[in-house]
Parts: sequence; C-alpha cells; structure tokens
Amino acid sequence: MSSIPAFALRRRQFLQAGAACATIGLPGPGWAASDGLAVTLRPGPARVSMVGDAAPATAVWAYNGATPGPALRLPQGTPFRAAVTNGLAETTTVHWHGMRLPNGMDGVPGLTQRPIPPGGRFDYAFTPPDAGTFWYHSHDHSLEQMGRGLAGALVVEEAEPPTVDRDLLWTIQDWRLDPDAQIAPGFNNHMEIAMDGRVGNTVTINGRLPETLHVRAGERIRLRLLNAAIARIMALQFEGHVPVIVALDGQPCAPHTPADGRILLGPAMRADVMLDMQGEPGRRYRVVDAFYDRLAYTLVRIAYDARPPLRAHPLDAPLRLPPNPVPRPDLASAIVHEVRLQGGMMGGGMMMSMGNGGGMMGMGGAAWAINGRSMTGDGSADMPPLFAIERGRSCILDFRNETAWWHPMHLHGHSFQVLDRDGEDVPHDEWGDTVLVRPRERVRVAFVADNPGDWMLHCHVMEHQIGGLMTTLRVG
Ligand SMILES: [Cu+2]
Repeated sequence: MSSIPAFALRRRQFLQAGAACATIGLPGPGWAASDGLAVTLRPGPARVSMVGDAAPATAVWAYNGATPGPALRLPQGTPFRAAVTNGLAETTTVHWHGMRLPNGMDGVPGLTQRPIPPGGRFDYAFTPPDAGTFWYHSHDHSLEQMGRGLAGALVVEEAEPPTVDRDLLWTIQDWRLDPDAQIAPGFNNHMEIAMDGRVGNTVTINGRLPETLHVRAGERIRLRLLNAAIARIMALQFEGHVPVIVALDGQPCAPHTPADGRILLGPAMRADVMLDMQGEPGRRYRVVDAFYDRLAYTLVRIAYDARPPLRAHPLDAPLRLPPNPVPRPDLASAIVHEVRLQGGMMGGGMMMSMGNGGGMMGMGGAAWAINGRSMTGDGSADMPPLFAIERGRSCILDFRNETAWWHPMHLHGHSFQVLDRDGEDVPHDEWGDTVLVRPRERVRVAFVADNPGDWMLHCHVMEHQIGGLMTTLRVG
C-alpha cells in the first residue's frame, strides 16, 4: 500500500461549505420542505479537480458531474424521488444505503430490479422513515463504479434537529491515483481481493484534498462523517478535542465518547459526532486517521481563528437525537442464524480452508464465502437465500469471522441493534446497517424482519463482496 498523500498543491478552503455539491436537479424557488425532494441523477464520465488546481483534472465516473454526487437533503417522512438516467457505457443501479425502503427500490441488479442499460432510465421513489446520515452509491459493477466515484450523501433531517452552530458533512473517499492524478488501473486484483482490498493513496473530503477547517472557539459543530471508501477502514482521532458520537449509520445512540478516542469507520459506515470547539483561539489541531499500523496520516487540520470564544461554556443544549421509528427486536423470541465469514489469504500466501476439505476450490474459485457458499460479483437471483425469516419475526445474526481480515457487514432494508462482541455487551444502544467485524471476532446483531423481500447481506469492502462474501436473506 502506498503512503499518503502524493500531492502538495494549492488548495482551497472548501470545507466551510459543509459539502461541495452540484445543484443540478435540486429543488428551486417555490419548493416547500413538505414536498420532499425530487432529483435527477445522471451517472456518467466526468473530469474533476480533486487534488488541486495545479494538477491535471481527474477522470472519474460521477453523478451529475461531481464526486461525491450532490449531497441530497430532505425532511424525515417526506417523499423522495430520483430519476436516474444512465450516462455510462455499461449498466448501473443506485442503492440507497441504510434506507428502510420497499424492496423494489433497493437498487440491486438481478435481485430487485433490472440493471439500467446505457441511455436507460429508472425512477426510484420512497419515503425515508428515519432521520439520519445515509448515502447512495452504485450497486452494479460496484467495485469499479464506486472506485471511480459513483457515491454521494443522503441526509434526512429531523423535524426538530439538535441545536448546533453548524451542521457539516464530510464524505470521505479513498483513491488510488497515479502521478498524473488519474485513477490507477488494476481493479479486480486477485491478491487484493483475498486481502484487504483496494486501499488507495489519496483521501479526499467532499471530493477534494482536505483543506483546513476553520472554526471559532466555543462553537458546536455537528459533523456527519461518511466513509465512502471501497476498502479503507478509518480510525479518526481529533487531537485536543472530545468528539461525542450521537448516531451511527444514521441511527441515534446514547451520546458517548469513543472508548479509545478513535472513531472507527469501516467502508459504508457513518457517524454523527458533536464537536464542542474547546481549543485555544489561534491554535491548530490535527485530525488523524490512525487505523493502519505505521501508516497514520493527518486527514485534515482544524484552525481556530484568533477571536475570543463564542460562548464562555459549551452550549447547554441536549446532545441526544430524537429517536427513529425502528422496531426493537424481542431477543427472547428471536430466531438465531449463524453467519460464518470464511476465506481470504492467510499467512504464507495460503487460502483459508473451508473446513469441508474444499478450500478455494470448494468456493468455485471464489476467495470468500458465507457458510460455505460464495455469491460473487454484484449478486444474482439464482442463488437461494441463506435463510428465510417469517415477516415480523425478530432475528439475531450471529456473525463469526473465521478469517484474518476485517469485514464491514451490511444488511439491506433494515437497521439492526448491535448486541455483543465476543460475548461482551455493546453499550450505548448502538444500531446500524453495517457492522465492522474484527478478525476472528464474533458479533451478534438483532433486528425485526419487518420489510418483505430478498435482501442483500454482504461485506462492504468491495473486493470482498465481489469475491464471494455476499448472500441474501428472504423476509416474507
Ligand atoms: Cu470484507
């Protein structure tokens, strides 16, 4: 893996705006919040200035010419519509990650819809039941389409949001760029599929190399963090600050500081944090990503202006977010399903055995498997579901990671409660749609299977997904 970053260039102070976004198709004058949001999204090739104006523009695949795509915002419980017209030379779909939506709107090719052909159109429509920080991305040829930029944030706003001075969104992406600032070839590398995936060499926030975040002492910032990388896991440390996590994957939790001061975000995961800017006026602080041993780097710097604090004490307003209408599973009556994560490269370059003598061959040449079976690529409708759950039933997924690698496991169409890790209760009433499972770890999550349909369950390290760490569950 290369180190970060490759570019020392002129930069703009772009973080102030919250999110750089294209405005094509976003609501104009006369739009009322109760109308919800109707947008047009056109995935297609584009050139963007990603690493600075002095470098060549980077050729990407983008929604409406920007990566990340437009940051979409709408009020909770109001209708959302997106007309997606495919400007790519290959099929695509859009998945609305974390949304509890009707199955036909979930954007999984072959399973919930026919892929959108080049030049074709598909209209997505649903009403988000939950407020929170969500996102959208391609779910077709997803390794390369996401790896080339097809992702964006979708923020659903609470009717009564918590009091903050600023609400900022950081959509964090990871790119492997060559010295000409172009996306390096070599997607589908066999070694990376069986290891930690295509980790890049350039991390951007809202589509640009991070620039200093300018703040004033005493202000409270709600910071929405979205890890939109295809493989990079992040552990963010805010030097000199005490971030309070108030939501994970869009779902409110008990406000808490992360145990070791690190906000751990696997690919696809989100955290809403409250930051009381208690640093000294005129000083600078670093935000460091320290996930990979010996490869920690400064993601961005926070610079305090010289003015005196905005207020003498931190804002005296509640941090806890209003609850979402997610049903709480009944653990006593829940059906338990074991989900064994298998495969990948071990020490010495050997593939892990599947336990039934199959090894790699037993997985049909796939690098990964769930309970001995490998669904590869972007999924297919011809593999039977791993199991079926009666509609309305509470279900516990008992993840057992038998591999040497980390896996952010994502369930479509539902949000689950994270119960325990290696038998230890998980505190803070933590919910999510993606749970980061450590090597050899056992994690249990629970949810009410109230959303009928066939739903994907897969690792969100894209190489792991296409390499077989994917299955479906049937609710009905
Ligand atoms: Cu994985």
